[in-house]
Amino acid sequence: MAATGTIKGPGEARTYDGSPLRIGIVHARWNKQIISSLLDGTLRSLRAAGVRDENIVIQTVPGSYELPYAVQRMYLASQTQHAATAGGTLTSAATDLLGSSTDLAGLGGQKKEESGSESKEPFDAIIAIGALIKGSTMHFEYISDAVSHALMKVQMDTGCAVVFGLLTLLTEEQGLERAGIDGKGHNHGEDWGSAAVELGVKRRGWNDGKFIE
Ligand code: RBF
Repeated sequence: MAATGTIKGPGEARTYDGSPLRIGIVHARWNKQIISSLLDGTLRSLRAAGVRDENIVIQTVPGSYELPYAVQRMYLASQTQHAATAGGTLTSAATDLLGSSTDLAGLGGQKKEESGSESKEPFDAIIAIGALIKGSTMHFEYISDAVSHALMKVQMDTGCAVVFGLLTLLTEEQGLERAGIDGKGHNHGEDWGSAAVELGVKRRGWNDGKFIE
């Protein structure tokens, strides 16, 4: 799935079992054609790794600027769901994690999914997808910088793995290439799905004191 014949890129594809995972996706609605292809690529690789459709939650936001906040709130929402199914024990702790390094997923302990039922576990990873295209003002630079930093911050603050699916493009053409549209380039969404599964599986291992490679 990864681009071949070049030095750049994530290297040989690795296989991890995504079947127990719950994955969130949030995407911006700006630059629809690019986003829709990236979303398709992401879903393709999540499904190929065994992630079940009912365990993928997709949300949209107007633009890329809204992505970090949405990621943070989605993670909290998944913790709230988990707390409700676990008898409400975590409800008060899950009210607001901003500025905290607590990972409540680890505290609750993750249970094995019963096959056929929709997971209410906290997300194992959230993928944030957006496409920023440079215009003639400084807008692009400010948003790219702010969103990149905030996505990193939210993953460090919450402990939920956040996949950086933000394309910062100098031209529309670059967007078509990176979304694999019209046979051009490689669909980066596929790599984002794989990264989410790998981090999700490793995170479960780390939460249990195990190092999965
Ligand atoms: N959002 C994107 O996801 N990609 C863009 O290329 C993009 N360009 C924008 C250009 C301008 C001039 C403005 C005002 C907004 C743009 N946005 C873009 C939307 C932005 O991320 C956000 O949704 C809005 O600023 C509302 O907070």
